[in-house]
Amino acid sequence: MNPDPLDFLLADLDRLLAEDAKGARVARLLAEYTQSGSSDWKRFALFEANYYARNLIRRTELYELIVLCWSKGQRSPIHEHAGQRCWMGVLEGTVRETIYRVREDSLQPPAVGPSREFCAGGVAYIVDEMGWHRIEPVGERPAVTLHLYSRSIPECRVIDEVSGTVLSKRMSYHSVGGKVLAQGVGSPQRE
Ligand code: CSS
Ligand code: FE2
Repeated sequence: MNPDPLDFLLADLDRLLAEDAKGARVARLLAEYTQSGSSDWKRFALFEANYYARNLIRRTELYELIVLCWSKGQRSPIHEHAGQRCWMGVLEGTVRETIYRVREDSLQPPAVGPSREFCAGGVAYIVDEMGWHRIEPVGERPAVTLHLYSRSIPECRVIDEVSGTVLSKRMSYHSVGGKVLAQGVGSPQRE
């Protein structure tokens, strides 16, 4: 059987991240994949009813590649990235990224920064020095995004929507390798 475009992407990521490649090369690779029209990501694009779904494609020592599925109203909490690099390529739909300045030593609410929309084929990049952010789908249509973290992010800090305080959240998966995990095992972080 011929390799799928996703297999090529994974092989390139294994190589590039082992070389500690510059972020721009990684972003280009993700852009090429998201703009290729390939649909081999679809078997990982599994939605959840109540929360955006995190679906793991592959996690290695160097990176984690996940497909996130966003239905209308399913937005991420305001969060950081635990010191790791985060690239987000849009596979389907449109998402909005809003940047926040979080003052961890005060009870002040986070200051709202710039906001950008990314449609299919677009690639965003963030590290903690750039701020925290929130991702949400735009309009009525669901969105699907491809996230690359280097290294993986098992836990990160989020702003609790109710109390407004900073909490540490364990990140979990809705599915791994295209298979939905038993409920409670892989349910994604809750706000
Ligand atoms: N960091 C969030 C998605 S927005 S980059 C997560 O992995 O759930
Ligand atoms: Fe994020």
